[in-house]
Amino acid sequence: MVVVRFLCCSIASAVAVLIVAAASPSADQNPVQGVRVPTVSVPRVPTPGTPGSNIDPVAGPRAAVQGGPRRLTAARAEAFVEAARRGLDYLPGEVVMKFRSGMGAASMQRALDAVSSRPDANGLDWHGSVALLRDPSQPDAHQLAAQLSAQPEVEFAEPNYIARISPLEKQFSVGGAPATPPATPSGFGRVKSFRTTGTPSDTDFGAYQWNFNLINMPAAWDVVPGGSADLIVAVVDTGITLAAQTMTFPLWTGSAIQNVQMAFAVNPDLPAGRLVSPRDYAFLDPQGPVVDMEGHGTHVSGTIGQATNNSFLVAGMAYNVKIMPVKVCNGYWELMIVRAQNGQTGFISSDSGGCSFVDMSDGIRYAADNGAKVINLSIGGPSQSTLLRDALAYAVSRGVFVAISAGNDFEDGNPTMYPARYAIDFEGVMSVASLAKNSAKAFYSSTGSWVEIAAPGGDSRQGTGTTDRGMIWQSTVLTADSVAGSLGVIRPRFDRYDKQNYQGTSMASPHVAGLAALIMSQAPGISPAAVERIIRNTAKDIGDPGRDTHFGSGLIQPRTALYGYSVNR
Ligand SMILES: [Ca+2]
Ligand SMILES: [Ca+2]
Ligand SMILES: [Ca+2]
Repeated sequence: MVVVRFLCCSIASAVAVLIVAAASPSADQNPVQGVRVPTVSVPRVPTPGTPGSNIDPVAGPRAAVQGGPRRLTAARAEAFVEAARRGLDYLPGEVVMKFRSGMGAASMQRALDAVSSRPDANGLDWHGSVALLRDPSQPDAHQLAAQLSAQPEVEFAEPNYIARISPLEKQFSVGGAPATPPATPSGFGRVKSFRTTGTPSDTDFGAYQWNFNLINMPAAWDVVPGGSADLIVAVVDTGITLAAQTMTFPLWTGSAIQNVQMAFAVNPDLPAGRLVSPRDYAFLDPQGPVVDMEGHGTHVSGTIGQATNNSFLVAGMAYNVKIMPVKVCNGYWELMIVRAQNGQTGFISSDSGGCSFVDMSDGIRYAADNGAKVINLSIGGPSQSTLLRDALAYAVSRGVFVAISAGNDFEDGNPTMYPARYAIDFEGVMSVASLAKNSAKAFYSSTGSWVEIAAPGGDSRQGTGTTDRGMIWQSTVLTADSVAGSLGVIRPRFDRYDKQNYQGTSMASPHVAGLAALIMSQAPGISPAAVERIIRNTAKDIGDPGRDTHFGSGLIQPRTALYGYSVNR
């Protein structure tokens, strides 16, 4: 089965881990070894109408929804579910195509007539210069793409690929109440002039964030303390919640579709004032609130820019910069909501969901057009995509540096991963491999000639036995608050945060994005190509001598990269 992996983990992964812990491992589940998975009590849905219930019975399955999903259509949701069920790396019936320049409507229609359903050119869904064709009569998108590619009017056509949220790399944190921020944070608010003199004040920095000590961030912060508040880093991912509100969505709760109130809150260790220009390409209205119902995007954003020196939880690398939440990925809950909205009952596979390449392309271009100077893509899969390659070229042409996770598929056939593979084609785009706490390659980290650089990403099999478990800890929504699927019907909530431990190249990539943000803060106007050269030329060679397929040029050295640039400019 072709499995599109990349991100790191998911609600789904939490369930997968739980299932593995509770039963014998199945052939295609990969239990994380060396880490005891604690039992998690799953909150049950209260009986409708009982005191304190957040569920109201509804008259019919098509209940009105407050702020209901508009981006994620019922057809798209079903395509995601079907793709997960059949192990497809694309959305059935969806093809993205680009016509050659100068093609008028008649030429476009002539090309479309090559498809047996003879779709109407007026029905194409345009995304900039490319068009999305939905053809329910031909679910095999490879077949559709091949037919269209053969037409002289068509520059390229390819399935609307998906990168699926991968199980494997999320662990539950130890239970307990979520942390609450101190009433009077120390240090925060004067970070612009704050000089690190060793360990930041964040209470869990010392015990949990081995990754920042491995790359000597305290010394790097002495050179560039947290970067510039003018600099924007886009996190193109599952989103980051900006809404501090309760939203009502329909949901199948095991016996009926009910309106369920779901609480959202902003990450207390990455306040809303640090989040700019949010955009949702995957779930709600583009202009509507962005929410992270998965946790991945929030975790990634923490490594880049967690509030730091605020005597609270954990730290991040470029803790002054702004973060742009661009949601291009849906998980289990988004799909369940849209299915319920469409009157569909029952549960879906807990690993349903992912990020369509069309949404990713839109998100990358949006970030580049709206002021981001760095984009982090902790996303990938084994499917070649001209669409995504073009989006990367566009970002670099706009002066944007892009960090991409190399992939977590080393033990799954180690396929070439995309868009990471395209990083070697661009100075200014870097593919990032993952290191364990002991500086060895993380067991999952994909390898290849296209791997360019390495950063800490966590590894539960190496560096266990201590508090940090060898994992990467950042503040994100509590995983146990939204465990998906058949283990129990729950009312998910997304308003409680604490440090959570993940592992994956998804966690390594934001270390490089964070470093790029610090370099670009230090040298406004520097080109993405120059940023790549600095990061590459200051890396510490590890593994086989010289550049190698495991680590590329080696482990990032933020202090050297920043200090060296200061001297030379
Ligand atoms: Ca903090
Ligand atoms: Ca490159
Ligand atoms: Ca080497």
